Amino acid sequence: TEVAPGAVHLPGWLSPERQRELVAACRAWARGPVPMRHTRLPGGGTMSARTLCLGWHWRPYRYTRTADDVNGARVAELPEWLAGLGRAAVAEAYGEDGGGYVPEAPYAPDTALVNYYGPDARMGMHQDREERSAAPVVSLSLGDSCVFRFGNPESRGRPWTDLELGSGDLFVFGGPSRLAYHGVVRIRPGTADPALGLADGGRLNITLRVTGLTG
Ligand code: MD3
Ligand code: FE
Repeated sequence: TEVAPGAVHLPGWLSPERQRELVAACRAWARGPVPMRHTRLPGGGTMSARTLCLGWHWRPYRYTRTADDVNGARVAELPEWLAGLGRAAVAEAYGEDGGGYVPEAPYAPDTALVNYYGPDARMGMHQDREERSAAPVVSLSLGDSCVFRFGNPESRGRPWTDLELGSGDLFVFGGPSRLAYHGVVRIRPGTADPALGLADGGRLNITLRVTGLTG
């Protein structure tokens, strides 16, 4: 369903097998070279979700190739199969005709951010504006459900819409929704299927992005 222009939610888009594969892949990526970390914010705070980066390393508020805020290592490559999954996601969300958002070139994400939420983690309302590209952001959810707050591009405040994101859900944010404020209000602990392989429960979210950066 189209939640707002360019914001398309496809519940249960990932098959259970695909979800298990993605959870296993996240566990492997978390073993290095750059581990998941609670991102430190310039104001002194620390994010309650933990983040792992592929392709480009995200720090508030820019992308780098080395994890100078963690262990200095060069960030791992974004696997081509994951970029391909992003391509399929955009095609499916917008339809073969592009749904009015016909890109100039095939969707080619160069970065994935993997966020892990324990039972008490959340993410405040923010915009994703470090990317030098208007290409959509693809979001894949795994594990516990959450309440996702989708706002507007003007301010962190209302109007917003609260939506449940469950395991396997695809969300694509492009066009006029690309700069909308958004956040994670709460996790619903214990709602994940134990067969997914998230040993301690929790929620994973993978976002695919085009940074528009080179080097
Ligand atoms: C709307 N992640 O990593 S996913 C983030 O569930 C982030 O981990 C949340 O916000 C999470 O930056 C929300 C949904 C999402 C992701 C990116 C967006 C919504 C977006 C970019 C633009 C507009
Ligand atoms: Fe975001």
